[in-house]
Amino acid sequence: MSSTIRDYASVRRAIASLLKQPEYDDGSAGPVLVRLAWHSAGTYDASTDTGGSNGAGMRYEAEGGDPANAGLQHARVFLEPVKAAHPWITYSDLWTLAGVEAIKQMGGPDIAWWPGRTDYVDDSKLPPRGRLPDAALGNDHLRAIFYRMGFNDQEIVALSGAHNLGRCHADRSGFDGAWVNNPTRFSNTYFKLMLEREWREKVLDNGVRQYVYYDEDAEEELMMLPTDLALISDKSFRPWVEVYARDKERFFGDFARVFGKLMELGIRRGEKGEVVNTDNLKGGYVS
Ligand code: HIF
Repeated sequence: MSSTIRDYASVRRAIASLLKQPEYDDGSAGPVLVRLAWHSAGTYDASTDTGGSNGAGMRYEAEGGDPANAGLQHARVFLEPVKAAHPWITYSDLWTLAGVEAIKQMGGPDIAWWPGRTDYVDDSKLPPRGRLPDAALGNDHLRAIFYRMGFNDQEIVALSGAHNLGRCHADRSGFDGAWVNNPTRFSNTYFKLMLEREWREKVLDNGVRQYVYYDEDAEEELMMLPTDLALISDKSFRPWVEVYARDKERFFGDFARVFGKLMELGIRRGEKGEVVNTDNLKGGYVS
């Protein structure tokens, strides 16, 4: 039966074909799918081995209703037809694969991805809210959040290049605008602009503080979050911003590795690549 053949290439094609969304944002579902993938994984806490993409907990109010996840329902709705056409795939696999495939389709690197996550959720083990980063804060916060997941300073900077994609929405995060002119094309422009432009602080009507630069050629105001600019005021982060601004290939390679690592947080695999901790619990196994 075709429904039992796990044809991930078919899922990838279905994801690729839904990316074009003329009525939505910059005409693409890609960036919000990348954000969905990252937020599904970014709850991971290495010390307790909880959180991560296994379980797809964002389907439920406790996690999905976290204000940090505002707007990601759009991403989940975009993916529903793919799930309907491939009912055998778990949401946790679908969301992570969608992020990886969207990056590729937007001109980014190939990111290694493996299936096997389950949608098993143990309510008592859901990650508490507050595990995702707060963009209004600075370096100490960034380190606290990403060290908790097991990333180092270089990896934090490499990951941050994903803000080359998409935009902030005042009705979701309170921040407003895109980081680059062409936010549906993956590149290292974010790092270049961060170093080369003069960013000035702007307080939006809603009281939210961000950094802006008016691009005369594009006649558009671009933005940076406080956490973005924190990368160039830090002596350990900044050298990596400089490397990635001048060396796109290096950025693509490092980004692919580190985004792949993000998608695997909390997943333990056996010899054949099968997931052995299917219940999101420490060392647990549910068949
Ligand atoms: Fe984002 N991020 N992110 N982010 N993010 C937003 C949007 C996107 C942070 C805050 C925000 C990462 C890290 C961090 C994407 C991908 C990644 C928004 C705007 C905020 C506030 C949301 C909205 O209003 O719709 C912070 C504080 C982070 C810690 C550094 C990752 C590395 C950059 C891990 C990552 O991959 C993407 C893509 C978007 C665009 C979403 C869209 O709807 O267009």
